Amino acid sequence: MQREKVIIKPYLTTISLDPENQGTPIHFSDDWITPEPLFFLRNHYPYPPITPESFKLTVSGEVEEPGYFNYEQLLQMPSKTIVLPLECSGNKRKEFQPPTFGTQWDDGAISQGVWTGVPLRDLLQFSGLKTSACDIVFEGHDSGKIVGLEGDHPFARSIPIDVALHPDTLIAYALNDKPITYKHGYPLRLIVPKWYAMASVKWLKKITILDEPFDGPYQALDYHYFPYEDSDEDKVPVTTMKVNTIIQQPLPQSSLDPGIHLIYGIAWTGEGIIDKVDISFDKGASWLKTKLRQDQSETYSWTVWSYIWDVNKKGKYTVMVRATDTTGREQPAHVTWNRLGYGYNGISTINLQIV
Ligand SMILES: Nc1nc2c(c(=O)[nH]1)N[C@H]1C(S)=C(S)[C@@H](COP(=O)(O)O)O[C@H]1N2
Ligand SMILES: [Mo]
Repeated sequence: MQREKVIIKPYLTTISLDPENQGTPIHFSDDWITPEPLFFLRNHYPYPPITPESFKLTVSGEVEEPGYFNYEQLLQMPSKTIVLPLECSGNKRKEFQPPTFGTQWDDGAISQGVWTGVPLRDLLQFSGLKTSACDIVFEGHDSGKIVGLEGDHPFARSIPIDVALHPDTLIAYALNDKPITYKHGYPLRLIVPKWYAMASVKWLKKITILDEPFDGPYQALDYHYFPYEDSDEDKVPVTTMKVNTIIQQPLPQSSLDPGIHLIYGIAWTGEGIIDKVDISFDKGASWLKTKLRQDQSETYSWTVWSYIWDVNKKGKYTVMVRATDTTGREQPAHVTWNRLGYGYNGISTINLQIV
């Protein structure tokens, strides 16, 4: 009997289903652009219904002409297309010791997409932004309960005016050259380059321009680095992505033959661009350069790195990988613990054996 060829493909990794949080199989997807079916999903609430209202984007607050833009209008406006990764600030939360509460992401809460949309700046200029503008709030159509708080709350986040006016901050309508799929925010979502992805609000409903800082729960209570277990003192808001890497292959705890092995992965940062990615086989005593595929890289994209490892001596090995960005930030040996487990970016480390 003739058997059909069995095609083996990766899937999303389920972290929770209510709400849906699923990770990219990042060790098994070495695509430059994450295919949409493998793009991670991170939600606070059940998915909002799509109604005619979903196609209207209201602009109000500190503008001369409050009103709304509709979807069709936005599709007609001059657009921009940008390749960039979205990374959840809870990516790698599982690494924190002692463990922190929250969605227990491994390293799959990152994916890279091609985003197309209208610069937010153009919308704000059309609306006649007043000089009193300070903070810009983006509210999604999804809402629900927050543990410990009364009532229903929409998912709403703000960005400061300088970030809002950056020409690459987009009201996006396409992901990977197709309309953004429902679970990723159809029809409209915000895209804030360099920031952790909580800033990139999905299912955009309204934009409100405030003359003071926004104090909604996802802005003022959540998404801060809280250095202490029992007090909120010295909290710092979560903003741009920290410099970080993933060793995609080989997998942790692999047993390999002596010979030549390709060690590869990705590196990314929310400040500057990736400057170098170094690898160590002696627990950080000495570092060697990996090869960067910067020919392929764009302003905000992740950088692919690789190292050809010629190894003959049998035994156990620790492989460490550390990226540095052009602002001089590098992955630390010890990440400062924070209560909500945000921004883990310790040196990427795996153990292997040559047998
Ligand atoms: N409306 C809305 N936008 C949202 C969220 C949400 O729950 N609701 N989650 C945010 C967070 S924390 C992340 S990491 C990204 C995830 O985007 P994705 O599901 O398209 O990967 O969306 C952000 N935008
Ligand atoms: Mo997130």
